[in-house]
Amino acid sequence: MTAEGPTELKTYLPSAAAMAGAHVQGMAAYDALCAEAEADYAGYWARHARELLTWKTPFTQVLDDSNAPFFKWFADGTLNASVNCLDRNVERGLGDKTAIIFEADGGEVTRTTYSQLLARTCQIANGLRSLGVQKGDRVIIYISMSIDGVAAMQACARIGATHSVVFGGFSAQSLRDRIEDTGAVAVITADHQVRGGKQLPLKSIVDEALAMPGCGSVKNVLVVKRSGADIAMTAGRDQWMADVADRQPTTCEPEWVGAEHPLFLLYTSGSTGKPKGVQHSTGGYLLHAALTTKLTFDLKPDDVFWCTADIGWVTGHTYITYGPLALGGTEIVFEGVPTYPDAGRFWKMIQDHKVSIFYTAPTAIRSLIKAAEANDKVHPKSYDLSSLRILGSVGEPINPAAWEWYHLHVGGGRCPIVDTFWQTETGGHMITPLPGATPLVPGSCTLPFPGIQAAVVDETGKDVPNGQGGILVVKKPWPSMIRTIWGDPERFKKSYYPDDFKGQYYLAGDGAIRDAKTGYFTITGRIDDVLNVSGHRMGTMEIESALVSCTELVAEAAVVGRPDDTTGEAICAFVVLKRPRPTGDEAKAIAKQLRDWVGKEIGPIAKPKDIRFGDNLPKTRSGKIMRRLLRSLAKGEAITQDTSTLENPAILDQLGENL
Ligand code: 6R9
Repeated sequence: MTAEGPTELKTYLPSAAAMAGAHVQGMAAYDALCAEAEADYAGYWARHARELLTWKTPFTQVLDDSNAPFFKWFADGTLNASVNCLDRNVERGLGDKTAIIFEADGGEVTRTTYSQLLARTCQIANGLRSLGVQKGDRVIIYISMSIDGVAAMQACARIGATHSVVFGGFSAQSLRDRIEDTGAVAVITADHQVRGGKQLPLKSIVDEALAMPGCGSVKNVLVVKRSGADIAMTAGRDQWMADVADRQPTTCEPEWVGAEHPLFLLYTSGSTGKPKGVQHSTGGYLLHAALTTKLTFDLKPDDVFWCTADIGWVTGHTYITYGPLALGGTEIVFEGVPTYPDAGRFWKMIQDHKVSIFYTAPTAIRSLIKAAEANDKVHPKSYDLSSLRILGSVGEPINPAAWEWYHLHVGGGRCPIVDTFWQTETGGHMITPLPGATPLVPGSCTLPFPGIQAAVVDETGKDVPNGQGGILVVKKPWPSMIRTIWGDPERFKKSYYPDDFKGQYYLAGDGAIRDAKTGYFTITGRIDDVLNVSGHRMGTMEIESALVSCTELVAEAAVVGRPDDTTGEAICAFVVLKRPRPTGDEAKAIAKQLRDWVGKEIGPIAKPKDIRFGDNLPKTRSGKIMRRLLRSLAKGEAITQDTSTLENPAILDQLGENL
């Protein structure tokens, strides 16, 4: 890669090496794909769907927009996602190829071939069927990174059950909410998870959740043995995965499902209320998972692909469980954390496994930069990273300084970085460079994936000129888009196809600006009350309701985000207690108590970093909390905004005080 132009807009052109043999070589090839989609939108997606997926019954319809915005894709086609990811690869001679290189927290490595992964998936699928789990049933998966975790997802897909993976860091309460909302019939979990040398409970949290009201739908709990430590098992409900699956046949007749059959539900935070169950389809979703893995990561047969996300997030679904396997790739599944046993873990694993494509989050990069700058031993330069050819970034904007460091020190200055913008709702990449084509500009996710009609508009839906910021929308439906919010189609419409744009455009919830000259997109952040903390989406309202549910202590709470060097954004809570405002050590003790409370209500990722106590919150005379003032206070900025509508201006000084 070579740098050109003034430093503020440095452009990195794809090197000859990055272009050589790339699936999309050069901008002319990118433009040709876009032109193909422009000329015949349905035909473009249909071509890819025929080339990349194996259909039991070929589709004759492509896009059905007769009930917009509830779009359907390939609706009369039938297929099975696990057949596409596993059987198909075995049938084309890849049975002995390594599908997954699993590295445990402590460093033990297990390799699983496509034949083995298929066999294990079939055993779990047969096990689920033996318990009566059927097509259309929902199954909750609450497990850490493991081969059985991936196989369990594939097994659900095989029998047409809809999986809903809950990240292992969520609390019993959050798990309960998801169990109730999905009406799941079974939960797949493990005794414990092991991360950073620590053993953390999973099964006991499932027990706690199932003891709460609303979980009556769950008939079976399957427990994978990880720690082997003693755990409680409820007779008639709980069984070891080994007892249910290990003696099952290693073949399993797949359930052929329509392309629109819900493959999974994944809960994510919105700006209001409780998390939404984003519903994804089978055909359209799998198509985009495979197509983006192929073009954005330029995945080839000899690559070793590593996406560091957890299968509890959408990135782990699309770029661990489905995309790389649908293409017959070899991938890493990592149980642990980037800082254990030391902050060189990622670099050591890249070296050991000769990883060629590495996909991680800016927050991880930023924390590893800090560690590397403090200690040469965990600096990427102390490892042989010459196997790398492509780097990726996801989850939040990557700041140019972190981009440059990643490019130079991890990628040796030769690997393109694909900064992939997308969302749980979009199923796969939306705006992203293609590594053998797109000139890169640090901090910009560059251009839409071919076929994706991303645009920046104003509040009325009119295009804004390049160089002016606006609202990010997608003008045409695409195959892997969210189908609905589980059980709440009205909320789906209101959240994503609001009347402001006459219900025509998909509203991403982010702001964006296109460069005046190049048209490149830069994401400017959420335009709703959603925070992005270490790449995890958190609704401010969710955290506020968790705080006020501590009824003993809390009278009122308002949560805002503030910029943070490592985590991107940090959660800052302003709290009014039911007792006099505490100061000093007492304030610290209560803040800790509230943090723990939020950890229990939602999960550790939702714990506010800052908690400030006030006698009141800044409110307008009509009683509305003035959040923009709280945002300034959280940042430590002087208040320059107009405060004339404020009922109680003196409160600003009090809330501005540091703890
Ligand atoms: C895949 C994923 C989605 C939100 C999204 C945006 C932010 C994701 C980004 C990015 C800038 C990128 N986001 N990728 N912002 N550049 N490359 O992260 O899904 O957890 O649903 O989050 O994350 O704000 O709206 P999800």
